[in-house]
Amino acid sequence: MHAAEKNSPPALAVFTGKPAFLEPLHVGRPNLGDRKRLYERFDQMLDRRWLSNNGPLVKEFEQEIARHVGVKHVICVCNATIGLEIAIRAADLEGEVIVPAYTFVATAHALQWQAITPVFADIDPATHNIDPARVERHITPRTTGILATHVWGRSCDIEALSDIARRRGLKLMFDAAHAFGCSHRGRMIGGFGLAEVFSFHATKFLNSFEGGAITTDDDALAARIRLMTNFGFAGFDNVIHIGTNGKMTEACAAMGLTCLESIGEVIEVNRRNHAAYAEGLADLHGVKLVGYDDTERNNHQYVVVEVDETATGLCRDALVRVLHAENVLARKYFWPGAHRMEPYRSFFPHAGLLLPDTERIAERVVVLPTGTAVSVGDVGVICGLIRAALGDPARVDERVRTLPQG
Ligand code: T4K
Repeated sequence: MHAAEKNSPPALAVFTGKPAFLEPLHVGRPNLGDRKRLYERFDQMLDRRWLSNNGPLVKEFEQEIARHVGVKHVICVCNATIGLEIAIRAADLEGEVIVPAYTFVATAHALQWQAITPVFADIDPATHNIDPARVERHITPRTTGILATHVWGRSCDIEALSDIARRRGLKLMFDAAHAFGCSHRGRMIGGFGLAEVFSFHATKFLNSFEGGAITTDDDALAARIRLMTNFGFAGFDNVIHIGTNGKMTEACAAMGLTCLESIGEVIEVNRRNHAAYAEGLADLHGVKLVGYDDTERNNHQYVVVEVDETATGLCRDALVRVLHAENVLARKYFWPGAHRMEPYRSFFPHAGLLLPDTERIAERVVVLPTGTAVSVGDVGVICGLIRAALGDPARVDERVRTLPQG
């Protein structure tokens, strides 16, 4: 951002009605990769007339993921939610499984969908990840596992969780939806616990339109997962296991392979944008940009900011409304927490009492746009808008209160 812009705050659209951006700036705008390569792959796929059911592009995508992650088995699936459901079932989880409430609701749904009770444990507010000390308190005779999310791609406390799982005889799995391309103590995420599940949804930094992958080093589990992903078929007309249809299509694998070829550039753009946000928001009292550990590999796909209302004088929700008026479609992930969504809020109406840090962080976090559709100039403008809003919080707050609920 130029010094001049810092000195003269922009007039905000909540007052003027004129947004800073003509087109909406999204969180999760897809990164696309090389179109020519994608069309070539589509042509080959159409020439082959092989569109699904473990085709050559899916096999290649699985090999490439295995190479990137350094894991023995990769099973591509149609999305991470189905991937979680399959991995959970293949691992024989039942009864109760401990999960964070500060995660996308799919983590809990993948359990509840198969009549397994998700038991919500609180997070460490410093990392936004499930707090191992609190996990231990929720273990009952019905607990069979822990399903932990590497939130924003920053790894959980894997050692502490593994230790609990070992001592208490629980199965440990990871929702690694955010964490492709990230490492933990120098080892790529994807190789920890019994299994991990990545998402390649359109909004993820590596996308296959829709898609995901289950990764594991366990031969028997991998074999079960592979069967379950394709109705339990072991060959023509030979069903040897309960299964579902979790298969990835060839078109999705074509997109995944193409995007995989450019993840280096995408990560570089994300890193650049994150640094620009860090500069643009520096010294802004009450605004904390969540950082990434530079000694690890990170995909930097989420720009996450915590807004402390007591310091800024403006709550997170008001700031989000200011940004939306500017066509900056910032998101409040993972507000209000999975425990406050259905069916969990009806099942456990008082769960929030045991989740104070989840509730506090969910009230504070705003996720800002990044990725290849967002330029450093855009980041400068967004930071200028945030500074302008927080420069006159009382007036902005009063104004936002008069606006119709959007
Ligand atoms: N576990 C975790 C921890 C997850 O975060 C997720 C997914 C999962 C499991 C499940 O993975 P999948 O089954 O999806 O593979 C979005 C994504 O849909 C979801 O995949 C993601 N997490 C979550 C964090 O974000 P919504 O409900 O916020 O999506 P939506 O439709 O509001 O889109 C987000 C923004 O992206 C919008 O501003 C529009 C923009 N967008 C979206 C799409 C699809 C585009 O610009 N182009 C597009 O093609 O959940």
